[in-house]
Amino acid sequence: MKTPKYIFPSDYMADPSVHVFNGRLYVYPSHDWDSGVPEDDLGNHFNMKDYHVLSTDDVENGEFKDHGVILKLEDVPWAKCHLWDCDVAKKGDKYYMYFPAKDFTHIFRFGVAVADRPEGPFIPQPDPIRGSYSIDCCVLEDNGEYYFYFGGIWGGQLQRYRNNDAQEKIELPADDEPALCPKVAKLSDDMLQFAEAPRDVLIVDADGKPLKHGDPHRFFEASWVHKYNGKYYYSYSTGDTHYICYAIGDNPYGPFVYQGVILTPVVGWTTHHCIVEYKGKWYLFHHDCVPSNDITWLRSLKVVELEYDADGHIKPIKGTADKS
Ligand code: FUB
Repeated sequence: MKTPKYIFPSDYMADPSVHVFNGRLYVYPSHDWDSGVPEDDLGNHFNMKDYHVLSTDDVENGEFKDHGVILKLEDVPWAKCHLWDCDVAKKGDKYYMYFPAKDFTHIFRFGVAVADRPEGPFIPQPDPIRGSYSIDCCVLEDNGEYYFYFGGIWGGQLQRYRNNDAQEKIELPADDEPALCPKVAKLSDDMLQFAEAPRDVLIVDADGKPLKHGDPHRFFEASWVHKYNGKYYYSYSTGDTHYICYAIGDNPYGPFVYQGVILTPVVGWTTHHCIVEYKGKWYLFHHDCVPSNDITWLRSLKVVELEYDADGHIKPIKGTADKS
């Protein structure tokens, strides 16, 4: 499958998180709609209010079935708005959905909702995860432990925190200072809380130096982690420079050594992805705004095969805005 394909043309969805549960592939996206909120640098126009799940057993030739709404804003007691990128993990016979939302003080927190089946319905916990902040989560299961990655700058509010504490003064680093790091925390045995204080996920260059804030390849949002040949691949969006990049590490906490670009810019401001193996092939799920004619808050889900070279490096893929 060398040509990217749109997987759900009948609605606008974005930020895919994809997992294989019980042999079937499930896509958990955010659900875009035209809410009328004007566009701004904080992403307030991404005013989403529910989630669906899609599934298939044939990525290349099959349909992606829409199982309908699995969680909606009005059912989450602490959440006011902005249901952004979510993820789902399975432990035992339960499915745990993690999602960010703004609370009634306009601060992003993460909630958890629990289901008996991957198709939901997911029942939300009454309160957000204690000590949670910012956006864009993904969960890696590794050797029976579950690692929760998160963070996003600008509208994702990560710049408001240092050492997990909210600051009086909200500041991004200067261009020659180390970039802000995404975060990772192991989840508790019951999957409902952090089991430890979130730690920095360090992305370093070949000399072991952290990428700087002014580097066009530094972290912005959209963490995803997968394993390939025993290594840990941490991938992310660079936001305002519009790349999906990746870095490789030896364990779930990192540090991760920067490797390169996976996906060059797509049509639309945001870029967001996930990487999954299914039936012996690797896929990059992502989104762009070609079908909506570049309305940046109406995004469409896509998939394309992802390939590695003999050294385990990911072969770069051209995005729809890349005319090179
Ligand atoms: O969908 C809202 C936000 O846009 C996501 O949280 C970001 O990753 C970006 O895709």
